[in-house]
Amino acid sequence: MSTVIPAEKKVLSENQRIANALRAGFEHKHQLCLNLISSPGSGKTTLLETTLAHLPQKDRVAVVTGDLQTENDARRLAVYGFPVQQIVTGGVCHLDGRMIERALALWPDAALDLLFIENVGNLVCPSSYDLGEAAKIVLLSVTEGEDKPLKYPSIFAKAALLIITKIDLLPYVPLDMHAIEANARQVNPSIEIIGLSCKTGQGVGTWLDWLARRRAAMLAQTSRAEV
Ligand SMILES: Nc1nc2c(ncn2[C@@H]2O[C@H](COP(=O)(O)OP(=O)(O)O)[C@@H](O)[C@H]2O)c(=O)[nH]1
Ligand SMILES: [Mg+2]
Repeated sequence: MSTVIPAEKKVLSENQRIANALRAGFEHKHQLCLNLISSPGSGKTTLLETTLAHLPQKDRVAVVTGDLQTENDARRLAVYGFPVQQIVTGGVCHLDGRMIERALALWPDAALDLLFIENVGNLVCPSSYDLGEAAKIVLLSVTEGEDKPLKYPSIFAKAALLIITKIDLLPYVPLDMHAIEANARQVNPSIEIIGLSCKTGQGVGTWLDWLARRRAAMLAQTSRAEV
């Protein structure tokens, strides 16, 4: 008697196989890969613009950015002088491992230390697709409401870091920052949380410090594994 495996499960297990290979490749090359996930408009591209503007040109950084349509984000990010690739999914609501594999194949000789993936704007679908990243980062802007970690728990449960964006708007929106933090920690007690504004720069230093710590930890971990 044959066992019927639902199509979605098959797709996810095939994706997991590719993601495991991607992760092994990133670790082997000491590359830190971070997967940024949020609703459309929470500020992923703006955070990447701010980040790239702060990173020295000698840093070996690249960005793969996904959207349903348009190359707008890649155009915005390319001006910072680092390699950028747009993946247009043509309606698919998330990036998957195969898309990342294909994108990286276009940079066969790139010696990278840091790879940012900006996922398709969606708080649900991207959380199911491992891309081999070292960490998922979820962004939530202050205009989205403090209940989102409870309504969309999957991504908050899987993310290492929650970035609460657009905190410059706090004077204008009725939002309880403590409630967002409490809701996120209810879903994921170990999630780290940073509030920031790319408009005023408040909190950006804390984010850059987090990034520097993760880069150092990745190097230490992969060097230890080689000893
Ligand atoms: N006030 C304010 N607006 C922001 C901030 N970050 C992003 N935005 C605005 O939010 C909108 C969506 O940002 P974008 O980075 O394109 O979001 P994405 O769809 O998640 O990539 C744009 O109009 C940005 O200018 C911020 O820190 N403060
Ligand atoms: Mg974007």
